[in-house]
Formats: sequence, structure tokens, C-alpha cells
Amino acid sequence: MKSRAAVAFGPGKPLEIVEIDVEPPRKGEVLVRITHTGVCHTDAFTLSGEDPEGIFPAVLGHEGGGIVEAVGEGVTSVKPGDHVIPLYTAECGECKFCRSGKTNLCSAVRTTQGKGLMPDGTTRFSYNGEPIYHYMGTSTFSEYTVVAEVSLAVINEEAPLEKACLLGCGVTTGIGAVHNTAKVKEGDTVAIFGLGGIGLAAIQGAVQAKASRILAIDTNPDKFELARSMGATDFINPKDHDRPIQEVIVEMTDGGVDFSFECIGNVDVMRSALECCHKGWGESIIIGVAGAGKEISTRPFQLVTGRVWKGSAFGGVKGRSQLPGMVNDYLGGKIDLDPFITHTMPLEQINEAFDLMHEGKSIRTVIHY
Ligand code: NAD
Ligand code: AHE
Ligand code: ZN
Repeated sequence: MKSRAAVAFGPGKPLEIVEIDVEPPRKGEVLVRITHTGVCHTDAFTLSGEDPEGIFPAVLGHEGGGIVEAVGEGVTSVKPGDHVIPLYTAECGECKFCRSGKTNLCSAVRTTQGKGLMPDGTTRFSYNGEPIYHYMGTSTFSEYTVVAEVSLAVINEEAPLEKACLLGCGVTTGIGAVHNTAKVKEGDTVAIFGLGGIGLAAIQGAVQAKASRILAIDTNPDKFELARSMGATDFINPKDHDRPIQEVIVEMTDGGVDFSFECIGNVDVMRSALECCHKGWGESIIIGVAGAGKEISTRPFQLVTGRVWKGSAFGGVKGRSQLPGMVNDYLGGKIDLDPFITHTMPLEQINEAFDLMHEGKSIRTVIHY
């Protein structure tokens, strides 16, 4: 079938809106009509050419919502008409990771996913007879996409997909990192570096956890207003200080915070985020994604003296079993998605969504088909 898609033909190039060919779903696969997709910084990161797993030409996009159009052989857990969120972190329930009870990472389709291919090692997308690669197992920048059955969460049909799509990445990642990875408790102090979709969602998670202080840090002061309205208590622009920002935070918080979250993807900020944690127990969670060749560093003494460095993917959330509950939490008013949506636009304007992100003017742009 034909599908309108925004194709990344090469690193650093604007996406091109073209009509691609999409093959029917094969065994264990599902054809989904994407109705809405958010644009996450990770899409921009991969498009920039910095992603070691970036493959071109590809259909990017991983924060979508849609409706099942058709299922391939053997698919039993979803049916045409189901409302779904594609998952870049699958949940097969059977692999070593899924059975461990220790992680949301699943190995079922991850190897082929990282190569831009379906689990059988081929692609369902082409343009002018040439293959187009998949991305993160989701490729939500195409109106019709094919994903593995294990990469779909079936959600409550009452949830508007133009909002719920944000639970496909950004909001789930930030909120989940607070509850599942850090396990923030009432009274804890928290520092959040980077106030984009991920950082603001971490603020929302910290408010839910009843953190006593939520320090919001960003080099763009325009981000502070929304952070304040979402519940942050302190606002720090590193550009206003002529010493390492971790020193400022340690001083402000009687020795450091209980938890910090890096929501930028900057390895120097990751160091600050670790070092602003309290001696003896402070934990820093890396959420931001850094480019090929980038490495983190700190004095080992920082860890010897009790600070902990952790990372979080998709907020530690198991997509098939836990995401439907988060969608219900949204419907029940426990998760607020509205503040994240600063812009909406049709697929044809998707490059504007990337521009707005790079200019620091958007939190999330939701694309509709
Ligand atoms: P975004 O671009 O919307 O927000 C980033 C924010 O960081 C901006 O407000 C920007 O002003 C701020 N910033 C940039 N440099 C800074 C600096 N040196 N100091 C302080 N603030 C600075 O991005 P986003 O969509 O919120 O994504 C944030 C990061 O999280 C990206 O690296 C993205 O790839 C990553 N991410 C990771 C996961 C995961 O599962 N681990 C999921 C989603 C996104
Ligand atoms: N491909 C990159 C890594 C990218 C990365 O870390 N992705 C996050 C999700 S970002 C969503 O916006 C993630 O979940 N990682 C775990 C995984 O299995 O991909 C690289 O450096 O190679
Ligand atoms: Zn994302």
C-alpha cells in the first residue's frame, strides 16, 4: 500500500514528505495507522548523524499513537480497530530480560530494531523500489507503519490519541524515571537538568512523589515558567553563575540533593548532575542520550563516597503491561499531558517541529496525519 511519510534520506538533511510503499505485515507483525506522533529530541539526535545506530534512508518517529489496521499470521494479542501505542522498548514476556523482574529492557527484537529492520531481517518500507529502513521498531513518521506484535501496547479507546501519543516516549520516560528508576519518596530533594519534555515530565513525577524541593536547571530561562507551573520550586540558569553549577546546588541544598536527573544528553552536565548529589546516598539518573564517542567522567571518589550513577530507558516502564495503566492514569487525571503540547501541525510541516525544538520554543509538537 501507499503511505504518506516524512523520510530522513540522510544525516543533517530536512525530512522529505513523500509517498512510500508499505508491505503487508508478516508473521508476528502488525500494520498500524498512525493518527498522531510527537517529535522527541531523540529523533533530532538520530537525524543529526550523531547516533551510532542511525541508518539512512529511514522513517524516524517513536512517540506515536494509532489504530491497528491489519495483523499478520499468528498475531493474537491485538486486532484491527485496537488503539495502540508503538513501543521502542518491546515486552515479549519470555526473554531473559523480561523474566528477570529487574529491567524493562527486552531482547526479543532489539538487535534487528537497532539495524532498522523487522525481526526477520527485512524492511517493509520502500521508495521508488529502494529500501527505506525502520527506526526504533516504531517509525511513527509514516501514516502506515509495521511493527512487531511485542512492540504494541493496547490502550483504552477513550484516550484521545493526539494526547496519549506522548506516553509513547517523553512523558512516560520522565515520570517513570522518577518512580521506577530513582524511586523518589515523600520529602526527597530532586534536581532536574534540562526542561524539555523529559525534564518537565520528571518534574511531574517528582510532584506525584511529593518531593520537598524540585530544582529546575536550564540554560534557557524561557523554560522556567512552565516548570514553575508544573511544580518546580527552585530555578537555576547555569549561565548566571561563574562556578560549577554543582557547587551552587550543593550549597543551596545543605550538602546536595537526594536525586538528580540529566534530561539533556550533555556529558559535562551529566558530571554536574552526579556531583550535585548528596554525599553518602545521592543518586543521579542519566536519561539524556549522548552522541557517538562521548564519554562521562568524574573522580571515582564521588562514587566511593556514596553517590550512585544510574541510567533509565523509557522510564523503566514495561510497555505492554504498564503503559495501559498510565493511559488510564491520564484519563483519571493523575497524569497531565496538556502542558507538554505547545504546538500541533500536519505531517507536511514536520520540519518546523524540528526547528521549534532546536530554537527552544517548543516542548512537544504533535503531528497529525
Ligand atoms: P529538549 O530539547 O526538548 O529539551 C532539552 C532541554 O535541555 C532544553 O530545554 C534545553 O534548553 C536544555 N539544555 C540544553 N543544554 C543545556 C545545558 N548545558 N544546561 C542546561 N540545560 C540545557 O529534549 P527532550 O525531548 O526533553 O529530550 C531530552 C533528552 O532525553 C535527549 O537527549 C533525548 O534524546 C533523551 N531521551 C531519552 C530517553 C530515554 O529513554 N533514556 C527518552 C526520551 C528522550
Ligand atoms: N541508539 C543510541 C542510543 C539511543 C538510546 O539510548 N535510546 C533510549 C531511548 S531514547 C527515546 O527518546 C533507549 O531506550 N535506549 C535503550 C535501548 O535499548 O535503545 C546509541 O547510542 O546507540
Ligand atoms: Zn523519545
